[in-house]
Amino acid sequence: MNNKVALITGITGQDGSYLAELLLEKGYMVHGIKRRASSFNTARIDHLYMDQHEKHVNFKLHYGDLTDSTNIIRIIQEVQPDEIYNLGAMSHVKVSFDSPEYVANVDGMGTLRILEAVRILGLINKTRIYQASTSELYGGLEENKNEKGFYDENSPFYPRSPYGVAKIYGFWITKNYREAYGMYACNGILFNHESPRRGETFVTRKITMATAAIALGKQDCLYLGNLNALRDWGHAKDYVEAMWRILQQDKPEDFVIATGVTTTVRDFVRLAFSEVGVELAFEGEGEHEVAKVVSASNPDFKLEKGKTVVQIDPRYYRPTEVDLLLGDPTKSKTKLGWKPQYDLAGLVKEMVASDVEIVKNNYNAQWEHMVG
Ligand code: NDP
Ligand code: GDR
Repeated sequence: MNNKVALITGITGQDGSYLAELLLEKGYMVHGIKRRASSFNTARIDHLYMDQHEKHVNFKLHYGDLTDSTNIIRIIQEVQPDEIYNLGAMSHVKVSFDSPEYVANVDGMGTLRILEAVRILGLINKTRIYQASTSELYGGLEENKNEKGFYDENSPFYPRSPYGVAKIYGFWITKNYREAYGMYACNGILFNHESPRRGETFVTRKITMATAAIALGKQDCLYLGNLNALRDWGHAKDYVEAMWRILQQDKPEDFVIATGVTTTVRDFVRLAFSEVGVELAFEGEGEHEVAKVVSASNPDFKLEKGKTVVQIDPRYYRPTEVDLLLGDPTKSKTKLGWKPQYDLAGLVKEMVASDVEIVKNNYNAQWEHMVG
């Protein structure tokens, strides 16, 4: 054990689960905040939790919620963390248009509650804070890219969703508390990162789940929204390593974490289907675009040539869209010594392989009808 204590909000989410694993490996005592839910919501961390009586005695969950200051203050007082990773959020951009006030409360005010709790408890000189900021702050505006065509730490922000607007409050209040009170509080401006643990309603996981289900004959067609959107996709495992590094510097600073490569949703679909030996051709435009099977070379997956496997459903369009995201990781590479281990091909391979196993063993037909 290294005697350091970490507190993770959002520990039951994709990033929280990988970060908990990383910090446990490094010998931290890890505390996590988990929301009370009417059904189990700890699938991503059950392997850590169940180990509690054997290997990882240094792992503890606390019931809590970022909307409840009293709860946040009490947990931080009890835990006395050296590091807080504020990953808890309503993190779905499209859903944020349906619940804008809630997202402001959790993603915006929730960040303030963490910072204030540390200040009220007199932990300013002890506790370092990582804030999960996002490339959604940039909004994808062409004119705001740097001279190389990327978004970096100096690019202006222009959020395009209630989620982005809430997160911009989180970004600035973190920076303000750093400047006003000398707190070690940093923003990681992370571009999209995915994994086999990604929530099923984000586009990459939706695609890899459907690829597996269609290939195995359990789903007919995948319905998507904007296929032209471009995203800089990395692997969540690489990105939690960057979060940790951000809190180990001599001086608190904000960092962009990205791969520096951008890909359309359409090409992500192509890559996913190629993992099950299927070549696709896209035809038609806008709402009428479809993808059909050109060839299927893997005998394990029986798909007829000419079958339509992707269609557009306009309900997945967003009222305002972020067309393009592409991050410049120069500063994080130079100052943090951070370098991603995965490329997009490796990420897609891992996600499709994992979903093929899930669909074979544990398919739930409801997944096809999930909105997101
Ligand atoms: P997830 O949606 O997988 O996880 C979000 C976590 O926040 C879950 O543990 C969720 O709990 C918890 N949560 C939601 N609402 C509350 C609340 N009111 N109080 C306390 N906890 C709450 O997100 P990711 O792991 O993908 O992302 C982690 C963070 O990083 C988020 O803040 C996200 O906005 C941000 N981010 C993510 C990026 C990505 O590409 N993944 C990129 C940039 C930033 P429950 O399990 O109960 O729902
Ligand atoms: P994003 O991720 O909005 O970038 O936010 P998401 O995977 O939801 O969308 C990426 C792009 O794909 C387009 N798209 C679809 N998206 C979804 N969810 N479902 C569809 O059917 C679909 N069809 C096309 C979207 O329009 C969009 O352009 C993620 C979240 O993790 C945020 O919390 C995080 O801050 C940002 O990444 C960086």
